Amino acid sequence: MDPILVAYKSDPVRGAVWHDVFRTEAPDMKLVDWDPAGEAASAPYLVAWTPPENLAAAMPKVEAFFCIGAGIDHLPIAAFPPGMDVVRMVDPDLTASMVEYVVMAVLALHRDLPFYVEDARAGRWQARPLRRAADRRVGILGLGVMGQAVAAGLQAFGFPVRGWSASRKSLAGVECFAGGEEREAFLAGTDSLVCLLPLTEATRGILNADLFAQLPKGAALVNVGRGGHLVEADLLAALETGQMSGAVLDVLAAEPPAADDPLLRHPEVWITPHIASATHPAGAARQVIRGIRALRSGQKAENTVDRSRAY
Ligand code: NDP
Ligand code: OXD
Repeated sequence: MDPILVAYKSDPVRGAVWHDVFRTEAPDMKLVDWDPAGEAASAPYLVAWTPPENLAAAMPKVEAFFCIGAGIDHLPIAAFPPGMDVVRMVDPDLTASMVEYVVMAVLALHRDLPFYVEDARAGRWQARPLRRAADRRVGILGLGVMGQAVAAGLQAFGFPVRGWSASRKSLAGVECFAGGEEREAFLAGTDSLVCLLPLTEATRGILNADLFAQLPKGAALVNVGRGGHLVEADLLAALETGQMSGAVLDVLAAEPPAADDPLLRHPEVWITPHIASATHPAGAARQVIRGIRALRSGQKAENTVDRSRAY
C-alpha cells in the first residue's frame, strides 16, 4: 500500500526530529519536506506554522492542516478550502513551558525584580516592602488549556487566583468569571493580570486604557497572548501615571520591535522575544500522527479548531 503522504513546511532543524518520529513510529506514513513542485503538493495532510499561499491551489488534495502552534490567529482561515480541518497544537510540554514562564513573570513582578535589577545597575541598595503572595490576587484572561494550567501553577505559590473566559468554568480554588458582564468585577479584584487569550476580533486591543483603569492602582501585567491584545501607548501612559506598576511582555505588536520602541528600554518593563513557550517537536509529531490516525478511522483529530470561532 502507498504510504500516507504528510507535507512538512517548517524549520528544517526541528524537522529532523519530526522525520525521526515519523520514521520510527509511523512507518505507514511518509513525511516529506515542502516543495511546491514535489510530491508534498499532492499530500492530504499539511504540518506548518504558515501554509503556502493559496492553499487550495497549492495542495489540491489537502484534507487537514495541522498548525505547529497553539495560536491560529495568523492563519487566513476564511480563505482555506471549506471542508478542510484545522488542528492546533496542544501538548503537555508546550503547556509546561508556558506555566514556567508565567510563574516566573508573576513572581518577578511580585518580588519587584525589575526595580532591583535597575537599582543594582545604578549602584543603589534599597529594600522595598515585602508583600505576601496571599495578598496579591492574580487574574488570568483566558481559562483555556494554558490558562487553567497557569492557574494551578500560581496557586501552588499561594496566590489567590481568578480567571475570565467566554463560557463559565468551574475550577477548584479559582474564582471564575465569564463574559462581558462579569469583566469589570474580575478586573476590580486583580492585582497582577495575565493575558492568555487567543487573538480574535473580540479580543484585539483588549489590554487598553479602559481596561487598565478598571484594575486596582499599581497593578502589573504579563502578556503572553499576542502583541495585538495590547495597546502599547496605553500601557506606557498607565505606567507613567502609576496606574500600572510594571509589565512583562513576551509578545509585541511588531516582532521584532523597532529599535527605538520605548517599551524596550522602559525601566518597569521586561521584554522577551516570544519565547514563553514553543512547540517541542517530538511531542508535536506524535500529536499529528494521532490526529491523522483518528481522521483515517473517520473520527475528528483532537484539538480540531471550530473555524467559525477562530480559536
Ligand atoms: P484555548 O483556546 O485553550 O483557550 C482560550 C481561552 O480564552 C478560553 O478559555 C476562551 O474561553 C477564552 N476566550 C476566547 N475568546 C474570549 C473572549 N472574547 N472573551 C473571554 N474569553 C475568551 O487557548 P490556549 O490556552 O491553548 O492558548 C491561548 C493563547 O496563548 C493562544 O491563542 C496563543 O495566542 C497564546 N500562546 C502564546 C505562546 C507564547 O509563546 N507567547 C505560546 C502558546 C500560546 P472559552 O473557554 O469559554 O472558549
Ligand atoms: C503558539 C506560539 O501559539 O508559540 O504556539 O505563540
